[in-house]
Amino acid sequence: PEMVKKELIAKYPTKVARKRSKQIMPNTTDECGNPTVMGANVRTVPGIITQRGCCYAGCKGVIMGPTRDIVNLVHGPIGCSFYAWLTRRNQTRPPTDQDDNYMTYCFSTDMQDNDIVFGGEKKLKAAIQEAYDNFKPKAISIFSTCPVGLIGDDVHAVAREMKEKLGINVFGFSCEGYKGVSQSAGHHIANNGIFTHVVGENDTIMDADYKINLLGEYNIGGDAFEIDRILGLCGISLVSTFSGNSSYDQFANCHTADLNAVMCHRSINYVADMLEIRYGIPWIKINFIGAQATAKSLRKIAQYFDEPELIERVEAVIAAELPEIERVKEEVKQRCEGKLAMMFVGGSRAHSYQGIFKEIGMRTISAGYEFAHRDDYEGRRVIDDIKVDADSRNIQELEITRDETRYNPRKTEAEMAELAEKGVAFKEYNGMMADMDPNALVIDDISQYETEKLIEIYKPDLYCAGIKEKYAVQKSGIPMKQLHSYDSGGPYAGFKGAINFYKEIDRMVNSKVWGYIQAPWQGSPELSAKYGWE
Ligand code: CFM
Ligand code: HCA
Repeated sequence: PEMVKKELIAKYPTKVARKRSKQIMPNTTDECGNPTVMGANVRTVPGIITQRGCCYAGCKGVIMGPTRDIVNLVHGPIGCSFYAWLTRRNQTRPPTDQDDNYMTYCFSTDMQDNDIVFGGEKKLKAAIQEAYDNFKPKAISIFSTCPVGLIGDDVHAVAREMKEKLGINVFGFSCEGYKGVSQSAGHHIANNGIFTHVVGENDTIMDADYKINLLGEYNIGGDAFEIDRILGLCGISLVSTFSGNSSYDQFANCHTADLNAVMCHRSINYVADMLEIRYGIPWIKINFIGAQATAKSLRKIAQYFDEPELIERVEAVIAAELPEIERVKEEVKQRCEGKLAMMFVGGSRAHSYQGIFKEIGMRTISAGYEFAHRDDYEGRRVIDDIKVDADSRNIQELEITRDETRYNPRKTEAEMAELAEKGVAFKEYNGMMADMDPNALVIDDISQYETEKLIEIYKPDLYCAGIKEKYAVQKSGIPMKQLHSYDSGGPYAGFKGAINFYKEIDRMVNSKVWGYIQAPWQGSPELSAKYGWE
């Protein structure tokens, strides 16, 4: 891997090579067994083709996108809204046809020259009024695009005024696209906004025995539906999901749950911390990708509640689901064993999918995130060591204190200690590197050039990433699976999802079709580009 690393950066100018070399690391450990320090959450080198998105994408698309009954109003030129309109396959299922679902709409103030020059606040107020008159929603949220920050429109003042006037919850996000180094900054802004303006607004207590929140599950391709199905069979009730298939009231009510289960660590771990500090709800890391991870996560939840009845029921559900999974897995494994996968995805899935590949005998030879932080690579123990710099400083952090009336530790200290003794790890995540083979190559914020080089060198059997990489990878003769949108497939979470995934990967890595393809530049070299310094 050291050789591969050298080759990946060989053609870069010295300064660029020095920067990139901190973000490309063979997976090794120090004398204490801790993984190598990964360069992460730093700004992309200008000129390198990154796969990252922007702050607005993280706030509006990722975190708030999957909530169906808040009118998500974009304050900005129409393109920002149009190109963020239903682009992320987050599904939703309102309880009845009568329930609000605004997800198919595209709300925007459509700023024009005039608004940029003279200010857009008036137009924003009018748009909020219009949305209210037409839909009478429970809440309206406002998303700031780049020009809003540049011209200084105060979306929060507008939100306060309209909240007062309309008597519904109206709140704004300062999620201008240029903030932070990636969409990760937008996750923080969205989550902190929901925590500040919505969480705790509804104190209704659900009548159920085992109440949890699922944090960091966005219902891509219906994943959350499959997880709901399994939790339902186990008798575990969801108070809220952040934010797949979610509604305003779920957020408002989430502080009444007794456990937070964190799926995507990157996008939401700080919300789990805030819910614990303010309300006394403990959190555990779970993963519903892969049959083994799903079973393990269910057992962890059952262990937390520590009721024999629940533990038995969870075991019965696992036992009922496993035979079919084993049957498909064994069949698929015969054809997939030993094949190589690579995955470069977001801030979570490059890790959470490695286990499911292992189940069918496939090895992850190289992986990385687009925008994760060091803790997602190396584990949470490094959080306190992460140095605050110009890049990380602009990620907003809230100061949270106990809610004087509603703080209620769900377990006593002694109970927590006893559970920890039994192996229930609270607030723990060891990151991606701990689960990867020694010397597998870990690459943060991979560039398009490095992607092509990596494929040339390793010739993997499967490459997993997003839409921006998809066609270039396929043209180089390698099957490409999107782990963001799942192409048009899914669900891949939970037990049924695992079966879907095994079959899909089998189909992809054992089809020879990509090997027959000639990329345009192979037939017509005049189409092939040259790098400037060649
Ligand atoms: Fe979390 Fe996500 Fe992801 Fe993410 Fe995303 Fe996504 Fe992703 Mo695309 S919240 S970090 S910002 S798991 S949209 S549902 S697929 S990059 S790996
Ligand atoms: C985003 C959303 C995205 C993009 C996926 C892709 C998603 O980053 O704004 O590049 O294919 O999952 O839809 O991550």
